[in-house]
Amino acid sequence: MSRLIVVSNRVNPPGGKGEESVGGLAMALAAALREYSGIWFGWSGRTTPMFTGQLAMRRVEGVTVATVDLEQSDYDEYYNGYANKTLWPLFHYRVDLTAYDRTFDEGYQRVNRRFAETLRPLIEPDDLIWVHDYHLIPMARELRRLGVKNRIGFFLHIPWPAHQLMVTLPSHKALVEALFDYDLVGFQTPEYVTAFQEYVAAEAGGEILAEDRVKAFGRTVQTGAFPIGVDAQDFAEMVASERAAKTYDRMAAHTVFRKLIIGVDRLDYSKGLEERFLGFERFLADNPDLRRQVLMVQVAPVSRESVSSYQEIRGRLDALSGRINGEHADLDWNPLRCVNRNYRRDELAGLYRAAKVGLVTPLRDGMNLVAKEYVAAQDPKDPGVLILSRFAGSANQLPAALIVNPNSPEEISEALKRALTMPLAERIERWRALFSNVQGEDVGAWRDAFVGALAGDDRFHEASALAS
Ligand code: ADQ
Repeated sequence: MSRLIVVSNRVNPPGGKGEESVGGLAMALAAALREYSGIWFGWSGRTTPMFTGQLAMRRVEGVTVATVDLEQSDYDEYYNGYANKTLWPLFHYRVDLTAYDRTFDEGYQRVNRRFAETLRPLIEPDDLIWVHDYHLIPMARELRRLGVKNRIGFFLHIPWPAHQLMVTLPSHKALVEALFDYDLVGFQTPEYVTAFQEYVAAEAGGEILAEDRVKAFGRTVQTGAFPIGVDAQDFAEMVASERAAKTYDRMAAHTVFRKLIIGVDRLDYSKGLEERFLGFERFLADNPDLRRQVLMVQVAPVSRESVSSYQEIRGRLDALSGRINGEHADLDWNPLRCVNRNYRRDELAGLYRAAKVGLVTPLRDGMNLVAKEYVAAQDPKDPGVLILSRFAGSANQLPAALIVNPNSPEEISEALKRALTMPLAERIERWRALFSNVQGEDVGAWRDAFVGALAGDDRFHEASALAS
């Protein structure tokens, strides 16, 4: 069997179960790497005065972890710059927040070149190389320049934007052309595959061939939808853990005679937190008979704090929650609580289980794993209700949720009322449909489908059929 080399901006080797930093994705990649006796390569998360290209190598649970430090200017231009101030907002439809700065583009290309040069000596002829996310689009081109002939795949975790948005990026064509140095380019949903193909047809005179192969720039690349999932089994086991039970009990004690509504998101403008709060405010105003029966808890750890648009959201959310609590609070009750910290995964599992409603309303989201974690953590005999934005990639797989437009406070308010008053039989029926998807299309299925397609085996065709 070939070795697998995973390349991602940050590297998260597995730790103990339930640790904060280890998400479902990290667990899945670690498992894939163990199976293929692989290497996980990326940035160490540290900066150094001058780039040296020196690799730090260590073994973690059977996986070789290889990291490299970056210079401060690399961090500013590549990570904080092109990745988080240009591609992230643009691909999430926020042209108003997108920075078009040539130095960011240059830094992005430079860091991809540096990563490729550092990784090159570790690559053996039969290795499969799997590159992750928008930070590393030019990685294959740089590796090809260094003579790498291996099969290289790319997976985009965030949405692929509509054609008219993509062309606002001055260097859009070069960025897309770089994707044609991969053998396989994977997206979260069929909608993003179509958006990519439409761009290529319109801007590069591309041709869509059989089985989603796309021809342009004199090359052909395989495209496909590979919806990422969670480790549903692991999550279900975590719900039974002591810490999960403790968190559950804590929340249950706190919500006697009340129903808990939960939101869990990184503090990011794409997650639609302000719109969610406005929807909740509308619900409180519209339902005087129900409002004292609920408590909404939003867990929102700060992220990307050095980018100004991220600092601003926190202030706006604080003001909004102050207004909502000021208007509706009573002596013994505040309707809304916002907590800006990380929790361990087992604590999150207990929190999800205690919540009668999972409120997941991003304005744009590649997939959204929180929606799937919420479903995985429910009690099959008395499950809560998932309210999900139509703009999350996961809405494609989870139509049994209450689907809403997050821009409409009225829709959020009505969905909350419906969820809080839904009869048990309907809750069970909806949850069963949701869980069947979350369990069937889990993170292992995602990993196997992508690696199978990259290795050129038949599982790819099954995966595409699943996703369409
Ligand atoms: P994210 O934008 O980070 O991921 P999401 O898919 O929801 O969004 O994953 C967030 C993860 O972080 C979840 O596993 C969640 O449990 C965890 N998390 C969130 N808040 C936490 C907290 N307070 N404490 C601890 N853990 C917390 C990107 C894309 C998504 C895509 C994923 C995977 O933006 O669309 O689903 O990658 O491809």
